[in-house]
Amino acid sequence: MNVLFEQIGRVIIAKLNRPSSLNALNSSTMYELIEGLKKYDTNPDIGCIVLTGSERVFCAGADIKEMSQKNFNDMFNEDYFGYWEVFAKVKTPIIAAVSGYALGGGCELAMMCDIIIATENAVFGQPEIKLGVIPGIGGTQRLTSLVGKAKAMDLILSGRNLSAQEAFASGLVSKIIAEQHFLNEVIQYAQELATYSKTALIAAKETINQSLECSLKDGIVFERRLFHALFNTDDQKEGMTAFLEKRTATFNQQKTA
Ligand code: DAK
Repeated sequence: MNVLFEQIGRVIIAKLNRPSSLNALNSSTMYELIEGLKKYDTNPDIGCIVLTGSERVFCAGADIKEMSQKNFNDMFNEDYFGYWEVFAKVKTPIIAAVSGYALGGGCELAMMCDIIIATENAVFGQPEIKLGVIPGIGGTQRLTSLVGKAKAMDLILSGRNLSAQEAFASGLVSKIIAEQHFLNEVIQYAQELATYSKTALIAAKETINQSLECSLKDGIVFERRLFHALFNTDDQKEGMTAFLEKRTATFNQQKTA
């Protein structure tokens, strides 16, 4: 299996598992990961997903062996890697837990997640220019919106690597955690998120992502409409009642009528 799935409480840990090729993304890994996540995405008992690799490597990018002999017709007719768009449609929050290399498609995969948490030894980069191509899973777009045009141009045109510290300072990484307790701390953080209303988490994720695709005016209307809609959920009643009763809210206990 190229991807291992494990459930801990309300969190799914998806672990890339192709050590011999440094977790490079071939087509079967892409399908395994996405089909697995689709199943958990609609499961009300799952509130958050952690995507990770090994200590040495998160993911060394698209599988160069699989791609090397393809020509334009193959890539175009297969819509090679077009299926990654389904990953971007997963509604449940996804945290990329990055240790070691996250290069090329690996960096793009991390950027398709909602939050990137890295170890101090993490190395990011879009080295495709060194292979005679460009990023092909959204890297030119997502990196630019995360770090700005000047930095994205520097990184993609030079193909140079980015340390965890530089990635953090650039806004690519949300936080850095020391290696020793890395995955445990990320899972603990994911468990905390997963205690909140899944409906509210999905609404928050969708609204933030919407901000990248529309005007401020349209984004504010979109936010307000979803905010209004959440008043039709049991979780909103529970959250506000619990606050007034000075107790901890218990979310995700939807009534099954
Ligand atoms: N693909 C396939 N195999 C890979 C690989 C990859 N991306 N990265 C590493 N490997 C394999 C190596 O070939 C080696 O295999 P063996 O020789 O043992 O059989 C094994 O993993 C160990 O790698 P190294 O011996 O190189 O290990 P090192 O520690 O010395 O170096 C490294 C680690 C991560 C710095 C190095 O492996 C490396 O530079 N890897 C390649 C990183 C890279 O260039 N990534 C970008 C790949 S291209 C698209 C358009 C473009 C793309 C996709 C779609 N469309 C338009 C749809 C391109 C995307 C990319 O990601």
